[in-house]
Amino acid sequence: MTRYIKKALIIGITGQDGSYLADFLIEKGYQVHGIIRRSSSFNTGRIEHIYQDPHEEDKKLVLHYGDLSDGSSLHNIIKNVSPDEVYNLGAQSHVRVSFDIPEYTVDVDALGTLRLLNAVKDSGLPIRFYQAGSSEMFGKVLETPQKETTPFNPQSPYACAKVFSHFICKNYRDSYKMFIANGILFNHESPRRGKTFVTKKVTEGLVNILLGKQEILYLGNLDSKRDWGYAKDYVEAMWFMLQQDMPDDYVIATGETHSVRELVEYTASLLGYEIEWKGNGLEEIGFDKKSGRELIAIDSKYYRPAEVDLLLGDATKAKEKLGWETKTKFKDLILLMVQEEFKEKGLDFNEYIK
Ligand code: NAP
Ligand code: G4F
Repeated sequence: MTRYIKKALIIGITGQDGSYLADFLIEKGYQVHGIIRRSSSFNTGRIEHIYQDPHEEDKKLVLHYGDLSDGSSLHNIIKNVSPDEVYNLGAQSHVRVSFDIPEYTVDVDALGTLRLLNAVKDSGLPIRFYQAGSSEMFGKVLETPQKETTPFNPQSPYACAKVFSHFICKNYRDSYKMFIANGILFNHESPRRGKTFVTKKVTEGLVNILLGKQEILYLGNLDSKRDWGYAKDYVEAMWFMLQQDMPDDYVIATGETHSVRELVEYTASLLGYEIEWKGNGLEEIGFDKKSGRELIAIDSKYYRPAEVDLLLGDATKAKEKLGWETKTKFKDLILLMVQEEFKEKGLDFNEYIK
């Protein structure tokens, strides 16, 4: 029998963060339980490397079917697993899509949190709870850089739902003396990032263009700015939050901000292109100065009804209280993602780019 140090339950284990957190906790000696959704196609690609045959006994990774929209499944899983720590990373996490499916987004991202909190509360167990809050909650920012005391000003159904979750977590912490930590995480990316988020779309798209697999890359707003960090660094911060004596809320960020335009220019430069821009608004294009080839065009469908123009985080509190700070800055992150694009295609970046 393996002796696990603790049991953790991850909602959203099949996502970018959930998969890195599972790796991290297993490495620490946890038994990790994860909630997965019923899907008509496989949704476990990101955890394939740690997946174990369900017939094996005493597994380090145990998966359960459940859904944040189904309170009874959450109650049953919490009761059956009795976890020491619960990480709520489950969400409809795409901001643009939240404008298309607002009710569903709010049901999962706001009410889903409440359902999960009730399941934890009703279990009566001394569970430590992590809530995946977002820098999107700062929205049209009222202060720069943004820190724990900066007021929220959400600009999307997604962000409104996350604000609800943030405050209901605080309310349950105060009302029922539960150990609940709110992370306020700025954008974090990785090779495991969903393909419709801008860093993955740009790194994958430009590598595909270089390899002749794609003609052009369509994007939306090039001028919004984000504080982009590395997901693998950020899941460690989640764990640190649950190891403190007292529960609290923490901003997790790199302290650097870059525009989507800079993201495109830097990624392109790694691939030997030099981007120049021509035109305005929907007519703007990005082309390679040396060859004249058009690489980037704008498609209005990627614009949002309301945009968050600038995010820049101040993670001083996390550094002082958790001893956490980012290890990976923007340029290292983008290089790492580009290198991985080549690796996934069986190619070596350094060889190819020589
Ligand atoms: P992600 O890759 O989109 O993963 C989301 C996870 O939630 C997936 O496992 C997904 O399952 C699951 N999920 C979706 N709907 C669900 C439902 N109804 N019930 C149960 N699970 C459901 O997101 P991520 O980037 O890892 O982010 C993790 C969490 O952090 C999310 O809550 C996100 O909103 C928040 N966050 C992310 C960032 C960031 O920059 N990445 C920043 C701040 C906050 P399927 O695989 O089946 O779709
Ligand atoms: O990569 P994005 O879709 O990320 P966004 O909207 O900032 O949200 C991500 O980070 C949040 C934390 O702040 C999380 F809470 C959330 O779950 C998610 O992980 O877009 C980044 C920026 C936006 O300003 C967007 O308008 O890139 C701009 N953008 C420009 N062209 C594009 C595109 N975004 C996407 N997804 N696709 C484009 O073609």
